[in-house]
Amino acid sequence: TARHRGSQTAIPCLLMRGGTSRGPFFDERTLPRDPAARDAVLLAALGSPDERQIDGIGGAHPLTSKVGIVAPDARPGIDVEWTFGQVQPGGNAVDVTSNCGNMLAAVLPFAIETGMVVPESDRTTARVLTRNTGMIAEITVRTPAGPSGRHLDYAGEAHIDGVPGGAAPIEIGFLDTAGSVAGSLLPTGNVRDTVEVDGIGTVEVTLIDNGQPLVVVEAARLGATGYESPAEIDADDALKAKVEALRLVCGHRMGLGDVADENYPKMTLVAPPRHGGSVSTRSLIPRVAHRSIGVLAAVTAATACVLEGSVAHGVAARVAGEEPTVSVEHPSGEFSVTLGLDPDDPQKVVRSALLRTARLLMSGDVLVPSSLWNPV
Ligand code: NQM
Repeated sequence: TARHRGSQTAIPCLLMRGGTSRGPFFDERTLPRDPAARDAVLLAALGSPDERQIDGIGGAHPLTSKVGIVAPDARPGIDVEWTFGQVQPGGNAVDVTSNCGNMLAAVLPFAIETGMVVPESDRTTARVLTRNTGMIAEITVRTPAGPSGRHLDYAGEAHIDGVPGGAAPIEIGFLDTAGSVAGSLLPTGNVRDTVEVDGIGTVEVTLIDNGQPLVVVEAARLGATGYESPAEIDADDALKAKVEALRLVCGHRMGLGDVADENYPKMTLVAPPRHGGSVSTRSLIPRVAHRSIGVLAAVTAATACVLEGSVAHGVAARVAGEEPTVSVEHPSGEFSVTLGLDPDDPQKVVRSALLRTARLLMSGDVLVPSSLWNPV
């Protein structure tokens, strides 16, 4: 539990890498129950709203300005549940609207580290509920027996692009991810829409949500190649202005209202593959370039690739079969997503599977001023 330490409050915390993201994870019981008080504590822990997050442990980028709040009391049929919080470094809010499949990879490791889940064999599988959108994932980690009982193995040969070296594989399977935030897979009912954007004109887009609401647009239509580095995108104010103008129009089209202050929809610029994969992507999340691609963004982009008539389908290499593996190229490599298609309707994606890794980086307390929270 949280306790006083001089003029500050110390809150037990594990700092974890989940996939290509990183952030502090908390046991929900150690945080304030009141949502406003909780958010103030989380913002202070990360150091927001300072862009540099210099007075906190956030990494001054959306990918390293995330939190996981894990709950020990899960409902029947669920082993662990958690809430994902996204903080934009310069922002003053903890957004709990959308999913993060990268941070998700660290949830079962956190639950095992803290004793919420007790491993009973060499592989431990748990059903994890992401409360943000009600998404359920089946996750398997390695838990070999050692001299002092079973432990979670972080070491291994699994490699994911965007993370140096190898680590133990974490297998993630999703069912029913469609419409996580936008309500349905294709919120406009179309695989392709035409939108009018001031200063850009007519733009063809695919508005889709298979776990992450995305606007899929051909990079070339915005004057980009789709092969830029994240730094090049971040430095290109003209491109970013076009992407944001398009995003605001598409937010309305997707039924999401005014998304000016929201973290969704994310933007996916697509181009033909260049490295033997299925499609090239450049992601903005939503105003800063992603170093690779989000997990559910990759699932959603992969889904767009198999939907005939979509903008992604138009530039992607052909993917075939009932369980196609779509290789989504991104700035630091590729992300393979295996899709399960409905045998009666190959335009319907019913499940997805992918590989991540995670690691416990630090274990201790995070400290916030007691003026923000004074636990009794
Ligand atoms: O799409 C970044 C990430 C993500 C989200 C973002 C993610 C997902 O890479 O499931 O993982 O889109 O903001 O961590």
